[in-house]
Amino acid sequence: MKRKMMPGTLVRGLVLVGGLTVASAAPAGDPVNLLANAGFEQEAAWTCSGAASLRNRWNNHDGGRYNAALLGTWATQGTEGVIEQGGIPVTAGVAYRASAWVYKDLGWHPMAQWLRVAFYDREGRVLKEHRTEFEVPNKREWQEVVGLALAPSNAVTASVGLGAHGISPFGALTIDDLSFSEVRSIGKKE
Ligand SMILES: [Ca+2]
Repeated sequence: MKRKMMPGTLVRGLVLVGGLTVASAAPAGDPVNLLANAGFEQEAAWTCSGAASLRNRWNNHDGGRYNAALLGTWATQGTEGVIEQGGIPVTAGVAYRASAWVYKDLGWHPMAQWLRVAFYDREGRVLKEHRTEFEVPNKREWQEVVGLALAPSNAVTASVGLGAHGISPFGALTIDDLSFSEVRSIGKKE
């Protein structure tokens, strides 16, 4: 039976470790990552605010040298922070998969943290926002956070962001190797 993709976030509050099965039936070739500078190796494409930082050299998921991070209040950059990339061209009616690899310090305990996808019309007005709040298990390893979102009619561009508020004093959430790509099929195709 074919599973219908509904608008909205299909993966809620989950951290999926080691990949996601919904995109596994995609046709030949990996889906194209629509993000620029997805691993923070250049100074480009991303904005950051508050307790976020874009160019650390702590830890990497992509084999490069740099990562982004959300920092505890030890960094004196406030109690909320966001990294974001906008202006990503999208096609109305197409589903997209956003993902980020995160590495949590044991002292990192924000009140909330989320992966956010928003779609915009030609005038830059927000049409739809998908926010996937997630928890990160206390494991000393990289974990993947995933959100799915359907581009509404009139969508022309999207933004992808990762943020937190109510940030705790200690630790950080290291972020690397994001992706945003079309979901060509979901469910298992026989
Ligand atoms: Ca990197």
